[in-house]
Amino acid sequence: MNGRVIRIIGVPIDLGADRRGVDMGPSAMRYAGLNAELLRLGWKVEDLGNLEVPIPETREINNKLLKYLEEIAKVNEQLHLKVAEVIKEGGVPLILGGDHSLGIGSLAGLALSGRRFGLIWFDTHGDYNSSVTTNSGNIHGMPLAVANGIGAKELTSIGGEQKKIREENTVIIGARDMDPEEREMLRRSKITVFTMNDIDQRGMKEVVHEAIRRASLETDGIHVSFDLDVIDPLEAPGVGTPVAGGITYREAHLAMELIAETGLLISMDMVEVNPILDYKNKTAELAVGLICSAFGKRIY
Ligand code: NNH
Ligand code: MN
Ligand code: MN
Ligand code: MN
Repeated sequence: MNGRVIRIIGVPIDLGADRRGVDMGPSAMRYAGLNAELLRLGWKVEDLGNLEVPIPETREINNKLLKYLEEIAKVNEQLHLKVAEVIKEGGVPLILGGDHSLGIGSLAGLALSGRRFGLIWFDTHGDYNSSVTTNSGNIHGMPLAVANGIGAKELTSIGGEQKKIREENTVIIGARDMDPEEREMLRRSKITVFTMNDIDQRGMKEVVHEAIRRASLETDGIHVSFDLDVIDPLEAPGVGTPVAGGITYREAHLAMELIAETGLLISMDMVEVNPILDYKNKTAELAVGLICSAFGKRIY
């Protein structure tokens, strides 16, 4: 179909979240048939395996407002180099989580590659906290802020001191749970936030079209970071932080199909699958289906 290569990078990290288990996400998605499905779509696929990530039992929390900061910084330091390398070689990085703290490394890697990219962030949450605004100290609630230059130096300096995203080209879709100060910070930015209310009122099609328009203004590609907790927990039970009132199975697929149609997708994160909380790998299977839709699978 297109001869390009998808390079899979597994990041079995759960240090960024309070609940254990998303470290098994990469295995669950591979077990659900990811690699074979992508091959079937005509992609070349090369699985680079998993990054080495410590488990929390071997570490201590030194800072309650930035839990496992040193470890998370180290993992993202590795990840950003891999992502940049894959892009420079003309490949498409597909990053499997793990918790969303890995967004720090994938965005830093994209920036390091020199590509001008827009970002569509599917999430229930804003992921725009810092140690100043967080209620949890969990770094998976911070990656978007870090990419925008806000937060601990150990994280914002990965891949260089500059901001890794352009606010005008950054869109969140599916938001329905934000911390009060996080919301204020986002309001003061030029990041576009489409909440569940926007999706209800305007429909997923229109919201995604507008997101694509914004993400592609003067950029040469779009990165999608997909947190599975954006989907309604009835359909995606295997996530660490389920919040009722999410997008449906079909809305999620439609969004990925519309993005695939643009031909602009240059890389993707699929994060926060928690097999411990899942029901017979249902959420991992959904994740694989969404990845396939994003990479060009058509119904007919
Ligand atoms: N906003 C909360 C926090 O910072 C929750 C973040 N949890 C997520 N983000 N799953 O995607 O702790
Ligand atoms: Mn997230
Ligand atoms: Mn999350
Ligand atoms: Mn989330």
